[in-house]
Amino acid sequence: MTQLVRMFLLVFIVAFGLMYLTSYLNSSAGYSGGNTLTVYNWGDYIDPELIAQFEEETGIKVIYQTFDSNEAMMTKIKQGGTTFDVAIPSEYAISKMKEDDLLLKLDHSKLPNLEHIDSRFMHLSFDPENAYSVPYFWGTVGIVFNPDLVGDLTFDSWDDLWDESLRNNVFLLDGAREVIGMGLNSLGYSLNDTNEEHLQEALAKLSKLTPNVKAIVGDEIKMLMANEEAAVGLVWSGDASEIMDENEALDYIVPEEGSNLWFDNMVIPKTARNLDGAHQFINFMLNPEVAAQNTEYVGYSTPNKDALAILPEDISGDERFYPDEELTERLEVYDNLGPRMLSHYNELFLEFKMHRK
Ligand code: SPD
Repeated sequence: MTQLVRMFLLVFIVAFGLMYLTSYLNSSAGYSGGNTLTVYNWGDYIDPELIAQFEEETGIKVIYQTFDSNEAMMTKIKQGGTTFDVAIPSEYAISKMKEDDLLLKLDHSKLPNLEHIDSRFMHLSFDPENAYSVPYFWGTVGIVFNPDLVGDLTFDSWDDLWDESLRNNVFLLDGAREVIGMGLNSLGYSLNDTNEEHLQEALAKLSKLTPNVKAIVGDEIKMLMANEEAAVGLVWSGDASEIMDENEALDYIVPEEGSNLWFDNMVIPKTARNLDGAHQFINFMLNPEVAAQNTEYVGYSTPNKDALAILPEDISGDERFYPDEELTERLEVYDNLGPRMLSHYNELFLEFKMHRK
């Protein structure tokens, strides 16, 4: 082989290798090159038109992926292998991700729209300086119900869910913290309780709910409730608001024993490759017009005070979804209970689900 042929072969092998590597990276889930951005969000949690608007304004192509629980999202980010530039976890998950060193610090100089966020939603205990996260949506956990189908039940108390008249007539959202937390709250315990006796008591009480439980479901709970497939659902407040948009007969309440107050914030995971794009996306979502459009589309409660000011009164003035301080003071935020206790909650939830079969 002549020197020239060897050179040619070498160049060919290197070029082919580079081409293969580039196409592998581009096709692997969540690859974010210079002009792409991978966003990892809950299902049904953004107006798709806003993604298109962001792409058009910035020239950045968004690769959008969804998850259905904080636990699934954390596992995927921890595994590595997938590049996510922006993710939207809830408060206790943010605290855990910080502990596990899975988050990058935000550059606030690139987030001027942060000034539109109501100070009530800043500096919360899971991220006191907002060094790693900024608000996206917030809400409560409660009961959506169809007054025409539940007789005299008012759902001021969680115990109403156990009423015999609701046989096979209750949907539960598929969340370990929400369902175990509801069991604990119904007994007067904190939804952050770690006392094993209390947890077993909650599980025993939940198992008595099984005759009433029609199904434990994800985002489809909205369609099922709006279509009156059951009379009652345990839901996140924003889902209730969307259900009630579809079917005005329904109502939403947070029982008096207390419930959960939650916050979903935007973060940049350690896996990020497009840091500048990630900041641009976060700042875009904080823009009041964008946040208002997003709020109208997904139905959840916005922490953006200037978005709230331009939203119609029937949204911004609805105390079921923008509860006053008296109600929010009765509510509890999930603590990061640590990896062992979080797994234990998941195991208890699985046990409850298995008991139903
Ligand atoms: N379909 C969007 C659901 C987002 C709900 N996030 C709530 C988190 C509560 N811990």
